[in-house]
Amino acid sequence: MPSDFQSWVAARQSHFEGVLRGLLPNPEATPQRLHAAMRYSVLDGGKRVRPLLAFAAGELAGADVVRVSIVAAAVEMIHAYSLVHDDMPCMDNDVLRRGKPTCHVQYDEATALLVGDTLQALAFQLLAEHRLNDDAARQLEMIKLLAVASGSRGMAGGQAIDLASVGKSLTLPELEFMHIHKTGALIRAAVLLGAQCGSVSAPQLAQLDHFGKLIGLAFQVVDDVLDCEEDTATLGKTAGKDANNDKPTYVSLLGINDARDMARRLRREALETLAEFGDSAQRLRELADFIVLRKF
Ligand code: GRG
Repeated sequence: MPSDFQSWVAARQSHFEGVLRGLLPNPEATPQRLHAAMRYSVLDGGKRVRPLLAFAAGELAGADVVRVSIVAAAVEMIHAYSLVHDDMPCMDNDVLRRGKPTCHVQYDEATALLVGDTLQALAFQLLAEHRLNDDAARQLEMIKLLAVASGSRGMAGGQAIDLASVGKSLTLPELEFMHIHKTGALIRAAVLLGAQCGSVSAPQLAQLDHFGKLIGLAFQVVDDVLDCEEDTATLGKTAGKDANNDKPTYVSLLGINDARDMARRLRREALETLAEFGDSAQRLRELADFIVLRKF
């Protein structure tokens, strides 16, 4: 990672942690246990890839950082809710997330369910109560964008397909369809929401949409590779889980070398979509590299 990019990431991550601390409910307020569990599940963990993408897209679009911070927080809250629910016994049944006990292990299952519910509600409350764009109609479109990306035609739908595919052999297009929804939809939304806090033309937004889709898929292909190659301590979550759970992945379908090649090809295509943005897309390019070259 270039040191300039590293400093940019560190500055955004530290700023964002403060934003989240301020937006999450006070743990002293009733119901204290639920509020503490919400904070436990969101704060002090994760790479913050989606918020970083929102900040980079916002910079490209000349957006106000206060506005981008709100959409980044909303996306991260949806992401954190999905991890809490995904880890529960009724889904992936895992005990480790972001190097800590999962929410239902640290608290209990009912609390984990409520943490997911309330983080999702809070995400939309934030988008509704803060000014994100001077054009109110555009702001409504942004709220709808996150709703669609999170719902049955987005992340939750992808998760349903994932749960139904255990023990089955999917074709490559079927696997791609699942991941474009389960993982890709929220990553794409992060890019588009960050950009829409500023000003971008319709053709530019279409280019960024394309970038978001490609990099969202690349993220998942790399996730599959890391699940096989890295250990639990490095990942901060249980390694080798997909193979153990008999889930189809890019590695099980293509083999590790072709999966790596696929991630590199998706990165190349993603970078091509940014060609016309010049220097303003530098952070997005660096994030594309980070997503493909990361080790955790
Ligand atoms: C429960 C509705 C619902 C959806 C769950 C995202 C998801 C869908 C499940 C998470 C399980 C999983 C391993 C998904 C694949 C890729 C992914 C989203 C990994 C986790 O994201 P990172 O690596 O995590 O950005 P951090 O902790 O860095 O934020």
